[in-house]
Amino acid sequence: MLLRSLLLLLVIVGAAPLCRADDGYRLWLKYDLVADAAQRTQYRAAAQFISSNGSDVVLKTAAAELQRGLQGLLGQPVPLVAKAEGAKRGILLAIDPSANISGGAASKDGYRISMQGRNLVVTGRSGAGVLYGVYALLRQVQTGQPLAGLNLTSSPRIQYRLLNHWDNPNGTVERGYAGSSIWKWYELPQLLDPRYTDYARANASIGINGVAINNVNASARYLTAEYIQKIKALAGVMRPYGIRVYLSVFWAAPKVIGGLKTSDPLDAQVKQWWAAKSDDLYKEIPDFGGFLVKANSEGEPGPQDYGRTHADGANMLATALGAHDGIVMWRAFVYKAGSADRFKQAYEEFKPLDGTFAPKVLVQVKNGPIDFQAREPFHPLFGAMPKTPLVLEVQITQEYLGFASHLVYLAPMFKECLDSDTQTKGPGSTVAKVVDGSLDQHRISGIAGVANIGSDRNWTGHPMGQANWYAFGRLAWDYTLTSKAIATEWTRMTLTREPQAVATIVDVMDRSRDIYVRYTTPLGLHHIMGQNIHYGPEPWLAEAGRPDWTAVYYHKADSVGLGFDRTARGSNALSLYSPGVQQQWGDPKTCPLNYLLWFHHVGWRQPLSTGRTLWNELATRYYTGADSVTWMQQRWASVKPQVDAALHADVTARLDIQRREALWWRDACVLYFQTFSKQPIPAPFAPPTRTLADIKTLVNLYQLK
Ligand code: GCW
Repeated sequence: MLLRSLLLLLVIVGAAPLCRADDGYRLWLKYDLVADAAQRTQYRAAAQFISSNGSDVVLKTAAAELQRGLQGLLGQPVPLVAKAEGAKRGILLAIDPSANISGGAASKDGYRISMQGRNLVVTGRSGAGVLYGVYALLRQVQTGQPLAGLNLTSSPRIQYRLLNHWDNPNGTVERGYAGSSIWKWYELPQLLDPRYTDYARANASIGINGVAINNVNASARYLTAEYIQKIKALAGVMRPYGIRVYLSVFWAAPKVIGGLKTSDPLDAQVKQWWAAKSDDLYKEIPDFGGFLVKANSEGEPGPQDYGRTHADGANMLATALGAHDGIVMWRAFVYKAGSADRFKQAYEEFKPLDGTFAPKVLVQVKNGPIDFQAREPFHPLFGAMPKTPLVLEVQITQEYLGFASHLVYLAPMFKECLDSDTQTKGPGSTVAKVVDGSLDQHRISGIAGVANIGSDRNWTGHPMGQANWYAFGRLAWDYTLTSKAIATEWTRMTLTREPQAVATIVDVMDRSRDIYVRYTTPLGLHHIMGQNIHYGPEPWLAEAGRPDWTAVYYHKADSVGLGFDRTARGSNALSLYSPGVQQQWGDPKTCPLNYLLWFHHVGWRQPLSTGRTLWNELATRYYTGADSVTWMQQRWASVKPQVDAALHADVTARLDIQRREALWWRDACVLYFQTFSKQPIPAPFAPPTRTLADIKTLVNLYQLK
């Protein structure tokens, strides 16, 4: 009896590694054994060896990753051999610079997977192309697709696919909610955290090919000789994964660390300083990507300090890069204090500069005109600067979308922007076509996502936040993919392959962003969140460092109605859009309800297309939005048996927070706006049980120092 119990114990302990809790570290690259034995047998038959044709460093990574992946998925090693073995079926990896893979400037990253005789061949025009092909192949196996007869060609639509880290030298992350920075500056360059490699793998697996490693509110320190050595060490980890390193630069660096009297871009010594700095960087990091710049924005120095323009600044840096293969990404996120409508500022400063930027300069524009709100109309600069390549900047970190506490899947938001029709060159002039360069025949194109990654074991704090990192990469590669397709892929690789559970999770993810908008900023409300922290509701905020940091500046609630009049009667920001867009959005009857209060001051009793008055529609959205979080909780509860227990519990707890805070938002907003509308909460909804004064105490507590 004792012996039997002992044996049983041994069996249980022996099996333990298989059912250990999932801490999320492996992201979507789990490579767990394919559960279906028949499928496993088929995969094993198709992958008896791997062979590759060269010594390219990224190609080597591709072969190693394929070996690693297949070893896990198939439960047996797959040998790397010098030559295909006639009698066996295997996978050949090949760089072929002249391979016919369609796509524009970005096609050197493209790949083809096809059958050649009995073997599967992954062809790329570069090592990176093969690496992306390998990840695509592994994805087939991870999601349970057949390999036989596989014929896949894919090229990224956008050339520069970057993560932007807002990480500071002291280890903090601006707007980061997943712990501290993953970069350990005090350990570099001697000590390389293995996590850097895992980070590079994750990025490469979704096609990201560049990382700006530091905050755009940049420290000059990164340009010192000491830090260049550290950056060089990081670049060395990224290189085998086809990833280039970029730096955010502090405009006043020539003064602060260079000992010059000025940082004027037209000053000869300043020009020389930057040129020498760029040579230093390229000497140590031959594939250095280039510079990202936030200048004359939110207190950062810039060329305007010397009476120069953004173009003067950007072009000087482009010249400093000289013959090196690098670019300058100059951010258009600018807004001076005291303007009547912040919405118009970037446009007014940048549109006149179109055509004056050097060829290596891209202007980086946020998806919307204000600042990463839960829903914004597309930025009016898209389509308005045809002579300048524009990088689309989106935020993966959830600054205004509930941090790492709320489950909000962002692919629908990214796509909403990409799919928006600027109509600047007739119908179909989408933001996506501006960004990929096809609308205006640009040679270079870029997209950037502000990272949601930190030192938390699971990288993103909220386990479901991983899907946003994943979705950003997949859309940067191919923005025609649907949000649901991406969510399905991610869920199958990360959470479960059980079809019903996958469908449930994908449904929750796909609706989550709309739900968030409903309980926070429905009908086009924006910028009514907690001051500075950007969390929780604070629609009553009327005093701040600047008027355009308050909430009342944006919602303009009064006894008549709600919303910012941006028509010709108001700020006329609408005039920045093409005539077709103006026509649709300029009339409250045809303006999509989602953007209504972005452009119109609407009467409380005004009937909307839903048949309800503005007030009733507003209240209905706040209530149904908050109720939908209960729906999310129920749906999530239903997949418990199919999802790792620890991960399930983690998300369950965060959904609890989300529910509580959705009620906070709802009550704060309906009670506050009710002081203007003077109307009852419409049936069937019950009025909040707390008062506005109660709610205001909550906010104060939250912001207590
Ligand atoms: O979203 C706002 C943030 C700032 C940020 C700024 C920017 C990096 O609140 O924290 O600074 O935008 O994008 O420059």
